[in-house]
Amino acid sequence: MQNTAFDVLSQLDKLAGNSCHDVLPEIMKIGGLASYVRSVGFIENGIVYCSSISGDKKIPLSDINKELTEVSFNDYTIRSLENTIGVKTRPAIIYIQKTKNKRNSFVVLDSQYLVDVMDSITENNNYHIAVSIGNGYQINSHDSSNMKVEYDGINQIDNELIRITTNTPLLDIVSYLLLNILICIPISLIFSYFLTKFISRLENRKMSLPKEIEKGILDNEFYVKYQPVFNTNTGVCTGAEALLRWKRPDGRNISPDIFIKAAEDDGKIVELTQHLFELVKKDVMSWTLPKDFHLGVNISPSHMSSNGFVKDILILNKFLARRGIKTIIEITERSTISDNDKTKEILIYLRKKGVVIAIDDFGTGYCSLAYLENFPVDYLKIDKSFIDTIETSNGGTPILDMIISLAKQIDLEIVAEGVETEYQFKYLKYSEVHYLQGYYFSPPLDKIELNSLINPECM
Ligand code: G
Ligand code: G
Ligand code: MN
Repeated sequence: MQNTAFDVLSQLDKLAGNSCHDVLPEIMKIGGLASYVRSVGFIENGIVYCSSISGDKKIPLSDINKELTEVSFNDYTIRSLENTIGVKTRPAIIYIQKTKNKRNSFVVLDSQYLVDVMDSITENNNYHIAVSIGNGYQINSHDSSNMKVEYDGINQIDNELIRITTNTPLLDIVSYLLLNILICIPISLIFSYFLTKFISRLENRKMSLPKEIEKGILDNEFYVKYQPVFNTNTGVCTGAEALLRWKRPDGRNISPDIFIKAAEDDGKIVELTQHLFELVKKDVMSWTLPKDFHLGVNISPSHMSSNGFVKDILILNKFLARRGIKTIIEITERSTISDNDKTKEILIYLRKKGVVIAIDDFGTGYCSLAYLENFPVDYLKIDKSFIDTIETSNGGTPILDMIISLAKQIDLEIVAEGVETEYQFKYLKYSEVHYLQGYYFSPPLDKIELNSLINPECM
């Protein structure tokens, strides 16, 4: 119905601006041929001056229907009417649209189409629908007395209010309720049962992650990637950080952020780190490395405070030292705080044995540099978040500058982590940060790629 109206209005728009005499035959054709159309025409200041019914005779719009008393209209107006001058017994709907010459065109549609649609909806049910458009007359489906307002909507096109009213007999409500109680409720109970099952299976999967880690170790699903660390001035790769990776048999890679945390939470981290050490030892056997190559391993706080920690590190260190490699343990700021004296003692001992100590992700924890001054530490790895500020702060990186300057004062070597751009590289070089790690130079590499990087002739 709406389509018919808009179709007619757009045909009328093309005729707007011509004299009524010239366009009248065309208007009468449109009014006569389109389905459900009672009349079409043009209005100016509340006067119909041209229409398919009254020709070029000027009649007030309110003659068509007494409710139509306005003189001016919005771009679009739609209103339901009780009747029109020509058909007194049936309601109608009038569409009024502004034309390009600032007057209005109109089309009056018979309500029969709408009534038919409403009747077909309500045919097999005992309820009734009524629609009122633009606060106009309420057009009813078959017998619809004692209506109650159910729904008010706004028509998207003309912003007019559309009010749809329904009336449902008590008997229908009872059968509706019975339908709910007998069918819908049991269905939702069954659905909830399966949902609960599904969630508990997910929970079980979560529960079994430590078990899967254990199985992954046995089935050799873990492997190691090595991210090179470069000397800022010479561009030479002087070391690498070992990063554990987990590839499941189905091909999925589990992020270390997930499995390291799970291993830490479930007491599996010591076992997993020992496994890492074994994998590293195997990889190292296939490399030809320059003297004094530094290899970093990440250590979790709980591993550090465990009994076997010193022994684990000494075994790795001995193995690597025999091949001319320096072992770096990357510990977090958190580990240096807990049980301070014991930690300090352990680190002093390991250092004596040639192990190099690095503080990882510096700046994200709770440590101050003043605190580290009394700690046996060799390297400070500045967290990527500070390196990111080089790009974003338009020149001012006061915290990073302060960390760099204080670290130098207490003789700590600095490694910048997560260097991604040339600009960051230049800034760090200018600030005399001696070691750099990040995607700008290299992502983590597999053992063959790392060997090729260090020995280009092997490529
Ligand atoms: O490896 P990225 O590539 O995604 O590592 C994510 C995080 O997991 C980093 O914080 C990294 O330090 C940590 N990580 C990676 N491998 C190990 C590991 O072998 N042991 C510990 N404790 N952390 C690791
Ligand atoms: O926390 P730790 O420093 O151990 O973690 C190293 C992590 O940083 C690894 O996940 C590694 O893949 C990631 N990494 C290394 N270089 C870059 C880099 O340039 N950009 C980003 N976004 N991550 C990096
Ligand atoms: Mn690290």
